[in-house]
Amino acid sequence: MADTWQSAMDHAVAVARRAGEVVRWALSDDRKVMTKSSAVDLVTQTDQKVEQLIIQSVKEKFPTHSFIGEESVAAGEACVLTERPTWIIDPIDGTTNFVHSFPFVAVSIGFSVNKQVEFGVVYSCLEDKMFTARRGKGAFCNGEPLQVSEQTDIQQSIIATEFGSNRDPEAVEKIFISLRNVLSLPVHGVRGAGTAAINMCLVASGCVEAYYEIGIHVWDVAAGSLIVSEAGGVLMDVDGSEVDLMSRRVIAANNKTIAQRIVKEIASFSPPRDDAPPLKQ
Ligand code: LIP
Repeated sequence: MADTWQSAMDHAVAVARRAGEVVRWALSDDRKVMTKSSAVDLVTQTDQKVEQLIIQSVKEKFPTHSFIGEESVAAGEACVLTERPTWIIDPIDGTTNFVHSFPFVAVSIGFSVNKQVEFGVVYSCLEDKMFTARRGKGAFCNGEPLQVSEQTDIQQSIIATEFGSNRDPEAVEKIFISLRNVLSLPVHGVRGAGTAAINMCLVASGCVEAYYEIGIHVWDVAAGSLIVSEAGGVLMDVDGSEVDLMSRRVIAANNKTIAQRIVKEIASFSPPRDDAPPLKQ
């Protein structure tokens, strides 16, 4: 049976690669840095330019499709996932890294139909690594198959997480409680690439056993979630329930044993959902 969405995935790979060229070029130029939800939630004109490049390119080929883009949502567009074919785009995942030339920056493109991710593309621009996954057909990096780690002992594991951009004292306290709990298991190490998408690709690649974070957005994790599951990994909420990509909470792990062990260490909290109605001004 013809794979309905293969042409869309091929387009996603091509436009992600083009977007990566724009990102690499911009790194050699001055970056105009702006802020969004807080003084440390950064955005640049390159984020906005790359998102428009991707959306315009997709609209030319797939004019009836819908979009959830990080910078479109920041500009006031609704963040609602429907059954319609929907492109879930983070034009620069790792914007803070991009601003500081810290070498982990990704273009992340997820594609959802009937609220289920059908393919995911994460292009790590500075490593020139194209991570891809098509539902039911495996996960790959530059065409080479990916397989998660087989480790089941968390004390023999590396765990990835991020501090995020929320500096609310209560949230920061819980983030550090979770970090101290996980570190003290003990684990071999804690790492963070500074981008959820690349952290998830590291899980899919077997480099780290799991990644968890509270505060991410659907555009950070949509593509990576399928890359992890197609590499043999699992996704769940930080409380052990089924993952909800709009909830801003995620554990992506090599297996349930590791994921559920992390659940026990998390001091959880619930940021406003991505699809929550906007606060009345
Ligand atoms: C980033 C995420 C990361 C999170 C950062 C930021 P962005 O996405 O990938 O996991 O810790 O706060 O949200 O904003 O660079 O696209």
